[in-house]
Amino acid sequence: MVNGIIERYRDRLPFAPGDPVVSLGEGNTPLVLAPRLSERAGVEVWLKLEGANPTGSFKDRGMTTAVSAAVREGATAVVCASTGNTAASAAAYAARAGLRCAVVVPEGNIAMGKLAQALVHGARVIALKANFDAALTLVRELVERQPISLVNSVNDFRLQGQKTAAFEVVEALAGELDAVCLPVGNAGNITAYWLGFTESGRRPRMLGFQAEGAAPLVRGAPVEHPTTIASAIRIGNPARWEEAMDAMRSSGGTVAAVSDGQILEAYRFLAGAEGIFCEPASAAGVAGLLAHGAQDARRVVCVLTGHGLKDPEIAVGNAAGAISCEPELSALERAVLQ
Ligand code: AN7
Repeated sequence: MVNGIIERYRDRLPFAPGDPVVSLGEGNTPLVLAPRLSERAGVEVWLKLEGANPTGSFKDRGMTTAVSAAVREGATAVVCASTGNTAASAAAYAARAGLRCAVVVPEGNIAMGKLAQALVHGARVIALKANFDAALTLVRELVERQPISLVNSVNDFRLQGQKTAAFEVVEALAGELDAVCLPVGNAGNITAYWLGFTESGRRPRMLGFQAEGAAPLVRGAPVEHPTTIASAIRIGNPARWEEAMDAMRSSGGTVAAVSDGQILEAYRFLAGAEGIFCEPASAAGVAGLLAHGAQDARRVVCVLTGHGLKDPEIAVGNAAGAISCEPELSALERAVLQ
């Protein structure tokens, strides 16, 4: 039997027994201690591996709730704007539910793994000649005109599902944690974590990190042309702006920026020194911890929001290449030992 977050946390979610549940067994992801990162950061760091969700990102927690609610309401189609992971997750859960799905992505700015997922699950993939912010504005207008359910994180069911990651962290650490580092794009996830922590009676500092070229919350103004190699968080006008700022302020946290260079350095460090492959956007939280510290925290959780395999082009483009070798023992010996 599939046992996802709705079944596990039904008493804290807006779903009654007997309501339809569309699940792929999301949630219950690993929380692992990171000894080398802890040593470098000077604080005990735990990593929440959200890439271990069914479609490889944290979006699945919010998609099981959003799509289940859409089915309950009698919807036959769902739509989202996306930098990639929401699209992949929406496509999978819509396929599972037998709903039609359209995803609107910024043309040329979505990672290959995510595009592959949306396509293979049978979503209608629309490559918009604009950025994510323009795509979200358009789909919000679209659902005013058409009976299609919007599954972006402006949908409150998304936050309800995503707050369950905070429940898991509280359970795993018996509530003992001082700060949480998160990458921030459309600002739904940091809002959802704060909701989950406050419902659990905990108040860790929420430390949000944006890419320098896409840091509206840090600048205090929308960014018209956001840029970063971390395409997942290439967002200039977050929909959950106020809620996210409130989460950071109320928890005594902050929002800060990290450069693409710092993101890539943290990404390589996690892969090479901790054995954990996350996507570039996910490394922004770790880069932020390394660059800005975690104030007086003793124990920190960094949320690694998506799997590294989502973006093979960045991975291969930033690593030493494979070594070509003739099929002879001496050549192989040289290649292995050099
Ligand atoms: C790996 O898929 O916005 O601050 O359309 O894919 O809740 O937006 C993805 C965002 C962090 C930021 N890490 O979360 C989308 C999308 C990864 C992400 C974020 C995203 P939010």
